[in-house]
Amino acid sequence: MTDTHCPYCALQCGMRLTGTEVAPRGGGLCQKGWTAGRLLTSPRRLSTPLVRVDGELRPADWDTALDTVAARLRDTIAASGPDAVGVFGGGGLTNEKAYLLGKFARVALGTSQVDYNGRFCMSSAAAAANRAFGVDRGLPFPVTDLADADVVLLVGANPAETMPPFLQHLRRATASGGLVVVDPRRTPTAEQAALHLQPAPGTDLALALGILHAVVADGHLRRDYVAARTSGFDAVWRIAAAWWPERVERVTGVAAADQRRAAALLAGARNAYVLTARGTEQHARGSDTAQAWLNLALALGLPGRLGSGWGCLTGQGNGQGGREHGQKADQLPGYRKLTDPAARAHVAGVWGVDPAALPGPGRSAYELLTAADLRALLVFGSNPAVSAPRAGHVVDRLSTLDLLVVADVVLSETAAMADVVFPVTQWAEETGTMTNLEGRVLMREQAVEPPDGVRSDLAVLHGLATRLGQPAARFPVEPSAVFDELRAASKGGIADYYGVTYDRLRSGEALHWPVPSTEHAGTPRLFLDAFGHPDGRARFVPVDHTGPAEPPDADYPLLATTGRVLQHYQSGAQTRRIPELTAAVPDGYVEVHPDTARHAGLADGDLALVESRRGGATVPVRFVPSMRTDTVFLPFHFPGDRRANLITNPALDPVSRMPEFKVCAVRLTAAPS
Ligand SMILES: Nc1nc2c(c(=O)[nH]1)N[C@H]1C(S)=C(S)[C@@H](COP(=O)(O)OP(=O)(O)OC[C@H]3O[C@@H](n4cnc5c(=O)[nH]c(N)nc54)[C@H](O)[C@@H]3O)O[C@H]1N2
Ligand SMILES: Nc1nc2c(c(=O)[nH]1)N[C@H]1C(S)=C(S)[C@@H](COP(=O)(O)OP(=O)(O)OC[C@H]3O[C@@H](n4cnc5c(=O)[nH]c(N)nc54)[C@H](O)[C@@H]3O)O[C@H]1N2
Ligand SMILES: [Mo]
Repeated sequence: MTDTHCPYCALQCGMRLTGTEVAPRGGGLCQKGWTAGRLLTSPRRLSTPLVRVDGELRPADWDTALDTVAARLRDTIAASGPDAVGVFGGGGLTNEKAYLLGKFARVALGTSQVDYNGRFCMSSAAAAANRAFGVDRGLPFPVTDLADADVVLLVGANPAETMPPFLQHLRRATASGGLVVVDPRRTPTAEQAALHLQPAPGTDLALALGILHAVVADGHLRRDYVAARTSGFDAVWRIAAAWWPERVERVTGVAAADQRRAAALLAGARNAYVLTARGTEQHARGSDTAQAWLNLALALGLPGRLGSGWGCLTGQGNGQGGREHGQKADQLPGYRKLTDPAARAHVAGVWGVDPAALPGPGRSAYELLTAADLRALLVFGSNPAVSAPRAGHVVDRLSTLDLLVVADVVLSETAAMADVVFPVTQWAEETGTMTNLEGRVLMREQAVEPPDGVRSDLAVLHGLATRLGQPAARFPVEPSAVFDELRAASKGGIADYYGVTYDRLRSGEALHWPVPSTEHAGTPRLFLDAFGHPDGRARFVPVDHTGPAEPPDADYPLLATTGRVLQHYQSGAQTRRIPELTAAVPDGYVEVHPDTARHAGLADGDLALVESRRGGATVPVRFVPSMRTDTVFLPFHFPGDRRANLITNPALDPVSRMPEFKVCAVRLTAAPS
C-alpha cells in the first residue's frame, strides 16, 4: 500500500494504491482518478524503444535507440547549429524532469529552442499575475481557504468536469447563493450557480469592464484598499468609465441587470474570490483579459486579504512546478529570468558551466513547433499532433523534420509520427515531486515496479547527455539527486524550493513555496503584508476590449469554442486507452443549438463538418438547447478528423504567446458522405 497522488489535474487528489487498485485518501476522486490504475496495466503500454527503419517503427534495444538519437543530434548541430534542435516539454512532468529537461536543452544541446505545453495552458494568467503582483502562483492561498467564501466568481472555468472534487471547497458559496459563473455554455458548473452569465466567446474583457463599471458607479469601490495597497487605478477607470453595462450588454449579450447583480453580490460579500481558468485566458488577448478580472478583484479589495482573493485554476498535474524550473523558453530554475545576468550567474554556478555559454530566450510553443528552421525536435510529455492549435499545420511541419523523438508511456499520435520513441515510466512507477494548484510541493512516491524495458525520462536524458559528451554526474538519474540540485538552483529565486526536502515532504509537512530554508515553514498565503513588487503594491493595469482575432463574417458566421469533458484528459492519449472512459465518451462531437443545427440542415446525431479558414473537423452533432445560437463547442480530446484543433486559430497573445483556442469563426454544414 502506497500513499500517492492522482496522475491527472493540478488538484493532485490524494490517492492510496494497493497494487494498481486506487482508493481516495482524504478527499474525493473523479472518474478519471478512480480508473487511473488501468493505465499501469494497459496492454497498449509501450515497453520497448522504437526506431523508424524503412518508414516503419520497429522495436530496438535501448543502446541502439539512444545511439541513433545522439548521433543524429550531433549531425544536426554540426550542420545547422544548436538552435536547429528543439525541445518540447510538458506540465505533467515532475519538477525533477522539468528541471533536468531545461538543463539538458541549455547545457547538453546548447539550444535556446525549448518550450512546453504550459504555454497553451497557464501563460496568460501567469502574465497577468506577474504584472499585477510581481509573482505568479496560481492560487496565492491554500485551496481550503475557499471554504469560507460566501461569493465566488468563476470565469471560464468548468470545475464540475475539469476538477470535480474542487467543488467541495465552494460548498458554502454555492449553498448561500453566491456562486457566479461566466461561461458561454450552460455547463454542469453553471447549473450549480446562483447567477450564470453567458457571454459570446471572446467578449470577456468587455464583461469584466462592465462589472467594474457597475462596482464603481454603484459606490462599491474599496477606496481605502485601493489607496493603501495598489497603484494605477485611475488609468483603469478611464477605460472602464466608457463601458457602462448597457454598452457591454450589446457586445457580450449579458444583460446589464445581471452585470449589476454580479457586482452587487461580489461587493456585498464578507469573503469573496475571483477565479479564472482557460475559458477566459486562452485568447489572443488572454493576458489582458485575465488582467481585467484581476483589476476587478483589486477594485473590490480582495487580493492579499485573509479569506478573499484572486487566483487562477492551474490545469495540469504539475502545471505550477512545470512553469518554474526552466522548461519555459525565457526561464531558469526558481522562476528566474534567462535575461537576468545575476540569475544566469547563479544557475550556471550550480550547473558548473560558464554563464556566457547559456543560450538566451527561445521561441514560444506554437512558434517552436512550426519554425521553418527547426530540423530536430524532442518531445517529452505532450501530444501536440492533437493538442496544438492549427494542428494540421503543426503535423505538416513535424513531418518535415529530419528527426522527431518522443518519450511517452503510450504510442500517442505524436509518437506514431516519430523517428525514435522512448518508452518511459509513469506516475506510480517512479518517485518525484509535483507542485499543485496552490503552490504546495507534493511527494509522489513510487508505488509499483515499472514493466520490463521502460526507463525514466531522467534516464533517457542521462543517456543522451552522456553520449553528447556531458559528464555523467551532471545528469543524475536518481530523482532525489536531481531535486537537491533543483533546490540549489532555485535558491533565492521567486519560486524558492531550497527549504523543501524529500524528508520534510515524507514526514507530511505541507510546504507552499517560497521555502527559503530548511527551518522555514513555507508560505501558504502570499501578499498578506505586501505584494511582490519592490514598492509592495499591487498594480492596476489598463486594458481595453478589442474582441476576437477572427470575428465571424458571412463566410464563417458562427463562433467555435473548445474545451473538456469529465471523462477525458487533454489530447486523450491516456484516457482514450482506459475502457471505462471510452465506453462513457467514445468519440468527439460538436454541441450546437437545435435551431442553429436545423438552419444548417442537420439533425441530432448527423455528421457535420465544422470548418474554419484553417481546416475542418468532422464530428457528430449533439443538440444542446442551452447553447447560444451563435456558438458551437467541440471537446479537443479526440484524434484524426475529429480533432477540434484542425479549426483553431493560432493567433498569439502579444505578451503570453497563448493561442486563441477559445474562439474562431466557423461554418457548419453536413459532412460530405
Ligand atoms: N476532465 C478533464 N479535466 C481536466 C483536464 C482535461 O483535459 N479533462 N485538463 C486539465 C487542464 S491542463 C486544464 S488547463 C484545466 C482546464 O479547466 P477549465 O478551464 O475548467 O476547462 P475548459 O473546458 O478548457 O474551459 C472552461 C470553460 O470555458 C468556457 N469558455 C469557452 N470560451 C469562453 C470564453 O470566451 N469566455 C469564458 N468565460 N468562457 C469560455 C468553455 O465553455 C468551458 O466550459 O482542466 C484540467 N482538468
Ligand atoms: N482546442 C484546444 N486545444 C487545447 C486546449 C483547449 O482548451 N482547446 N488546452 C490546451 C491545454 S490547457 C493544455 S495543458 C494542452 C495539453 O495537451 P498535451 O500537451 O497534448 O497534453 P497530454 O494529452 O496530457 O499529453 C501528455 C503526453 O505525455 C504522456 N506522459 C504522461 N506522463 C508522462 C511522463 O512522465 N513522461 C513522458 N515523457 N510522457 C508522459 C502522455 O501519455 C501524453 O501522451 O492542450 C492544449 N490544447
Ligand atoms: Mo492545461
